[in-house]
Amino acid sequence: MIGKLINLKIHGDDRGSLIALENSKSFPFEIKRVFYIFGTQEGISRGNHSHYKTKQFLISISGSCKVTLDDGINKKTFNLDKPNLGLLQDPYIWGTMHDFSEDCVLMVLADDLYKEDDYIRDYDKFLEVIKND
Ligand code: T46
Repeated sequence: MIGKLINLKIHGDDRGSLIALENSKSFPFEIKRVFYIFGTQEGISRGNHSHYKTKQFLISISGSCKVTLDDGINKKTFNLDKPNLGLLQDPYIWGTMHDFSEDCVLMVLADDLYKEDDYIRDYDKFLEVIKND
């Protein structure tokens, strides 16, 4: 799958809004790691890699950014512009995050700990790996 948008339930009342993320309920995996990206400079893109095993769920909890996912054949660009919108990124999908607003905080939930050997950072290698998969 090249990416799936999931609308998250907002618990709102006259005090404001709240979103809760629960393992395997809000999205289909158990969280092992959370990281977030902020203060991204204008014109910069991040990501530009794929994972062998790690699944990710990306939410722009402040501001907005775009995420382009690529399965080696098709590309799709998603606009993450709401804190109640999450994007699932499967393994073997090349991901690029771009067009960050100045106030963007992109939070990423992952189903595994950080392991550099789970990354494919070279696009030609990515194409080779998915061809042989
Ligand atoms: C992704 C996008 C949205 C860690 O030590 N632990 C971590 O969990 C992560 C994600 C990174 N790092 C270290 C490794 C590098 O020295 O932080 C530094 C920057 O990581 P990277 O160049 O991978 O950052 P991005 O923004 O290009 O990519 C990251 C994630 O790696 C990636 O999975 O989808 O954010």
